[in-house]
Amino acid sequence: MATAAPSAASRIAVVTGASSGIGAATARRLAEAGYRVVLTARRKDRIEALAEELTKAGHSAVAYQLDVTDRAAVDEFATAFKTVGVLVNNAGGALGADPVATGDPADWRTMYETNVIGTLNLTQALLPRLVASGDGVVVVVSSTAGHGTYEGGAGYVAAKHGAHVLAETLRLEIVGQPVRVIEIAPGMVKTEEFALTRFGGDTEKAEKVYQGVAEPLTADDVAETITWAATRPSHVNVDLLVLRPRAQASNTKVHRES
Ligand code: 8X3
Repeated sequence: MATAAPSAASRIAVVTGASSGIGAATARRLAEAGYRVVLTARRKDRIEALAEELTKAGHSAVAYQLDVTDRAAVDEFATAFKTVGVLVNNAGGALGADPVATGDPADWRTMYETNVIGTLNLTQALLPRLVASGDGVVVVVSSTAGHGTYEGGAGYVAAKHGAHVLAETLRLEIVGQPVRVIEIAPGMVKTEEFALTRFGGDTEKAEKVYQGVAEPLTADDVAETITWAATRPSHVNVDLLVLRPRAQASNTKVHRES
């Protein structure tokens, strides 16, 4: 007989990179689904404001300033919990779009640190608590960049392939334990910061990414998908879900109207 997922009520959901974009939208969705949401990010003011907004709306949310690449801080953070129901590894991002011939090794290192080591840090630190919950869920927000390459993307693509491999390997290694490992791989998502960060604040370059694309995905489209996947009955593991806007057929094939 199918086992229903334990109710979200009083279960803790930790979201990294919750200060904006997909992370903030996911924190909102999980709070609405009844989780006690723990918002983490480096930018304290942003997560505190969102936690306050959610609390005022009758949800349960707290903010905890955290740099996912700081292992000592992550370990300290983990001690605050006996059990955790959901961990959403969302923190990460892209830096630069240079070809392999000229890409900055420092950017490559930073992308590996945030997208892969950050996910590793949180997952390792919280895994015992996810197991202790009796129905833990680890979500890795990778990217379509974790499943295929494109020109100018190698540093980010390499890091997101790393995140994908982490998810796939962890699922193999912990099978039999009460923890699901879900990978969500979004394609073109228009958020306030992703492209802007990638291009060092150059708004013109950032806008070009979405130019003529009728409807890129929104952060909330991804958040809704993450929340749906995490709230399936506990025997149902959504291994990998790729989502793109209709206008994007592949990493390199995008329909632009102008
Ligand atoms: C974002 C998708 O196409 O910019 O993760 O690499 S892409």
